[in-house]
Amino acid sequence: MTTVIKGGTVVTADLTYKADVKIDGGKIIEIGPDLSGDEILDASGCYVMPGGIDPHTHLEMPFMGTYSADDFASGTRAALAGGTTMVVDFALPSPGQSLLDALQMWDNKSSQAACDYSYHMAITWWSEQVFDEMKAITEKGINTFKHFMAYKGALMVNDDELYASFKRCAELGATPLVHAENGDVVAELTAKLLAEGNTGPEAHAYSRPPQVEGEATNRAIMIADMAGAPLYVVHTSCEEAHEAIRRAKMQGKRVWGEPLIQHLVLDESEYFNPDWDHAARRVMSPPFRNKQHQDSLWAGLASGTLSCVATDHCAFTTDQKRFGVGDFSKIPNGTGGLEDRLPVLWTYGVNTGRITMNEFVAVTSTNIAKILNCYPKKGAVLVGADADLIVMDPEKTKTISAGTQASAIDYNVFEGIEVKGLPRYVLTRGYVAVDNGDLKAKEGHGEFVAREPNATVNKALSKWKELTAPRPVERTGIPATGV
Ligand code: DUC
Ligand code: ZN
Ligand code: ZN
Ligand code: ZN
Repeated sequence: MTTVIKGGTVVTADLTYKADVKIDGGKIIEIGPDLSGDEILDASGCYVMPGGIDPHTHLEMPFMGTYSADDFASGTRAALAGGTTMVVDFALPSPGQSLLDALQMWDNKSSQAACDYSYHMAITWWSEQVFDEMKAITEKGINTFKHFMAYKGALMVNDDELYASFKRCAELGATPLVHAENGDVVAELTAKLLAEGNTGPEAHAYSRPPQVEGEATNRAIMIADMAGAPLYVVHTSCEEAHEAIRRAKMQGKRVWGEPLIQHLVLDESEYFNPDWDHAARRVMSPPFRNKQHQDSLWAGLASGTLSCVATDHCAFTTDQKRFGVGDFSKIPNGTGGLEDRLPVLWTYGVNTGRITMNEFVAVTSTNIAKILNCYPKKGAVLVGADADLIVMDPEKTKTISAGTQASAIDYNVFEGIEVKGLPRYVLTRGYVAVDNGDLKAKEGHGEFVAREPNATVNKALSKWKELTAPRPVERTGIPATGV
């Protein structure tokens, strides 16, 4: 059976043009005028775009004494409802655990997924076993490894471990990712704030100022450079981190930054809301920043110094957030956004003129597929690509509300925001998961997307190696030593 998306305007990362899109067997088979097929989806007045890819989610993740509340079933339903057709989740070994065991755990959970998915593998400890298993992980189609520079005593890895793992990534053609915050300083500031009686959620923001992110981002960039690896910096939230990424790019380094939709739109004033639950529900790391940082992130998306918009979807219920009453450091860190990323970015980015429609497609889909090495299977409207598509109606509006969301939690950090620009249809490998606005996500439809190592990406780094390669000097007249 063939399906034709008819009468729409195709919008890709580089082109905007009128065409129909024909689908068979889950793939795009033809793009052009006046196509016919067995099933017709009316796209008049709409934009036909590659489905969103969220490169950063935490579904059913064990974290801070609990599990994030959205699993692969509810998380991918939420994704599809908002036009996201692929998620990349973090497989997280506990320190000491085999990477392959952690991968098996994630494979068990992801069988519920309604859209396609892939994984990043986290490096939470270091040993010869980890070194060896990294190769086995790349052979299973995972070419990205995540490192936490914060969460001291739990997930954090130190600089020697970062350097060793980045070197291993370089050898394997894999890309390291970093959560860049200086975990030692965060731990010091947290202890000081608590000792002084600052126990509320607003202290979470004080414990993680932009400097801890800027410092760690710089450090990770330099370590990646010495290791000969590219670097993907997750949840870039502030000018200090953006500046480090800009500088690296100007030096010809392959470094990418990923702002979150939450940081682009929500600011630190949320933590000063007198309602404890309101503030705690917004506790995540890095925390929300002020308007100047937001302007910096928007400028980065427009100029291309920042590459992707993600969510870090890591949703906790209000009851879970209340673990931290009396001690902000026990509030599970994380916010949701899977369903809202695209409509909110369209509303605040495209409708305001901050970014173009083509830039929107680039930062929500195409750039991500290219960096993570699954383009053009994903992230493209091209013959042969997977039919992961959104038919986006730019006139459709709604008010975001927890009452109507697919996520399993009881609130939404974007509650009350009016969005304009919503999916009429969402297709996941040809299956119509949003049908004229109705969500028909099919649990278990999602497939794993294998991503090959990237043979070329590691090679164009700085001249550090050349400049610092040891050059033995032949010396004469060596003075006698000793007494
Ligand atoms: N930050 C969060 O807020 N949650 C999950 C992990 C992280 O780094
Ligand atoms: Zn068919
Ligand atoms: Zn993180
Ligand atoms: Zn994260």
